[in-house]
Amino acid sequence: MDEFHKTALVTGITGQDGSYLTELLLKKGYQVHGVVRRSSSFNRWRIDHLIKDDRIYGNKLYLHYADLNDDASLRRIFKKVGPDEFYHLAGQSHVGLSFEIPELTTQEIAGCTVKLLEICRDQEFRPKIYLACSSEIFGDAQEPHQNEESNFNPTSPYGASKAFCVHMGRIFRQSYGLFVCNGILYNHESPRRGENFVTQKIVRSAAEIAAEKKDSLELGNLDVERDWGHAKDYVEGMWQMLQQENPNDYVLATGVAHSLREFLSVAFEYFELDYRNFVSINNRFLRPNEPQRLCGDPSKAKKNLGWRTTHSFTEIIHDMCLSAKANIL
Ligand code: NDP
Ligand code: GDR
Repeated sequence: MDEFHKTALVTGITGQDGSYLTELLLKKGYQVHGVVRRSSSFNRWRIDHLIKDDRIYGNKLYLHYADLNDDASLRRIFKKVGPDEFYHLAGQSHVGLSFEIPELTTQEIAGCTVKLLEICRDQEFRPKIYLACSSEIFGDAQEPHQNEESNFNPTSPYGASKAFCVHMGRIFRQSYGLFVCNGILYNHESPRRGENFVTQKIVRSAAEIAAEKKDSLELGNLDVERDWGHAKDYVEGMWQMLQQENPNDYVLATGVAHSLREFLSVAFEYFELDYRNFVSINNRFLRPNEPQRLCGDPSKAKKNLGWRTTHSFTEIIHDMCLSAKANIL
């Protein structure tokens, strides 16, 4: 089918990745259908600009109510939409919180992913499937750079649930012939990052401290290193995976790890502040266990997909700082 007449179904469309992916797909001429859940407060700010545009909403973009736990509604949506491509991004996405709500995390990430794979298996025309997996599957990794062949050694309920998804994605691919791609993505950030993830928390706090609206920032473990990229680059990779002739698993990462202290330093320097004067540790934000360092090897995605990152570490932070500053004024 011609790329310009494809239909995509996206779960998690109101999240960071869902919103950027939707913009990308619309730009490529797709008709995009998103699954949204009911909430007492409206939380669609990331796609509000698309909803308010009459040329887009109701024309190329459609939203459907369902929850990941609502089997009948999900089946109905698949029947109605008949997607060519299915991007499954929804779920409890906070690693720290997964220690407090392990059962819900497992149910939403692991159980609901199998359910959605089953729904896809039952479709007359089976869509190509993207599963949002995570570097957290590697946990206490043995190699300095993890790739698609690295062992799984998750350290959190979140990581274990995502590892289960990778296995199930592979099983559905091998056993039922479904076109399933597991995207093993490392941390990716943007001005649309949720505020309880560390990067957004740091950047917003630095902006508030600079504006004298706040005078300190409490964090958890500062001695970690992560491989941080920009979400815009990563949604491009998701799309590229589904354009290949054959399904496969891909690591998307920058290949470079930075310490959280480096992140703090760059973010606070943007506001001409020294983070050491404002940051303290609060045990509340420490996790029972976590990987000290995670860094990916994106060679396979580079070679097979032609995927590239286009934002440096500093550019990502400055992009977030600029937005945080504008939101404060
Ligand atoms: P977000 O937390 O920003 O978005 C999560 C999305 O899932 C939201 O749209 C949320 O809806 C939706 N959702 C959560 N629970 C349910 C539910 N029960 N029913 C329906 N919808 C639900 O995540 P990101 O955009 O950052 O990440 C997207 C996916 O990629 C997630 O699965 C995450 O675990 C994974 N991932 C993310 C990485 C990153 O660095 N960002 C790295 C690796 C993997 P609502 O708005 O209503 O809350
Ligand atoms: P992560 O992202 O757990 O890697 O999951 P997060 O930004 O939450 O944490 C990154 C690192 O910072 C440390 N940290 C803190 N984290 C938070 N949230 N709040 C704090 O106050 C704080 N202080 C220190 C954490 O301990 C951690 O080491 C993200 C999510 O997007 C997942 O969905 C995704 O799968 C992974 O990235 C790859």
